[in-house]
Amino acid sequence: MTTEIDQPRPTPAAQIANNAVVPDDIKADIKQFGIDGFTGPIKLYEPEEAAALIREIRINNQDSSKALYQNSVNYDRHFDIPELSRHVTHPTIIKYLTAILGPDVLNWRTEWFPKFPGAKATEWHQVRDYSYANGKPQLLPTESEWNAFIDITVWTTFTPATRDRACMKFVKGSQREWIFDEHTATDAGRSADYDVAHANTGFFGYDFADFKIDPKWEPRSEDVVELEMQPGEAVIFTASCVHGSTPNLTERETRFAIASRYVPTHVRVYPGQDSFSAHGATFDLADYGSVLVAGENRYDHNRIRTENNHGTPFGWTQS
Ligand SMILES: O=C(O)CCC(=O)C(=O)O
Repeated sequence: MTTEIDQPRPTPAAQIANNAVVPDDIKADIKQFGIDGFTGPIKLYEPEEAAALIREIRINNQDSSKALYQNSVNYDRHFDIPELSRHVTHPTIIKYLTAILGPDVLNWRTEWFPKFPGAKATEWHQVRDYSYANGKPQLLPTESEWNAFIDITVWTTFTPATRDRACMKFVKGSQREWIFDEHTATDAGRSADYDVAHANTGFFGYDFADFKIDPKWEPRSEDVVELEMQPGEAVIFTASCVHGSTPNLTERETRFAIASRYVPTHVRVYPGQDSFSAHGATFDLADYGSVLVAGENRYDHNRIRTENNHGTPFGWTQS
């Protein structure tokens, strides 16, 4: 019997959802997103506000007693860091998400990405269902064809992200091609005893080059965009657009950015999994839930969390 999980390898993303509503003021951005696979920079916070937020986030990061997972990988800290609980519901983020994914949207993950002075570049990679982490799909759409956008990342920097300080980079239009196959079996970065602290690559020990379909693939220079951003700005992208980041060549300046990841409500998150492993860590999903950030959830595919681990409801109005 063929199960949903055994379904054929997904084809690359291509389309804005049929029921997406695109406000006039972001029409041009959404059009560009459809062509390039990313759009930005988009201002979410004033620079002073961003600086104040990252100060609080760093202070709250010291206490992980209410974090969802007791491991050193900063996944889903929106459950215990109040500034992140609020950030994932930022109205500007929601405006863009609903213009791409349609009205009903879940936040399924956040990741905290410090790039310390001297950090290596994050190599080119392309992700569709996040199976690169351990070989199992972490996302499974149940309604749209695989050629609709199902996964959007909003990457917000709270410090300057410049060419010499780990800015994001993209290969324009690459979401229409299948350049990396994240289903390829590779040991790099996947084994449970992987020494993340001493990993020799820019992304937790994963060597994304192992996933290249054509090992000789390199982007055409005219398609590469290195997107410099100011504190408080975000870039919105589909992870199936080939992306990475430049190295941090500075001696003292850390780059702090938060990636928040979203799906339409018809997508099953962590299908059939009670826990998963990634980056040499195990994530117990007992208390995990996705957060409904827009619209309605008309499915029973996913557990939904309405409050963070402090008992505060998710939402933009909370302080
Ligand atoms: O922050 C980075 O350097 C890379 C981020 C990234 O690849 C992602 O969020 O998917």
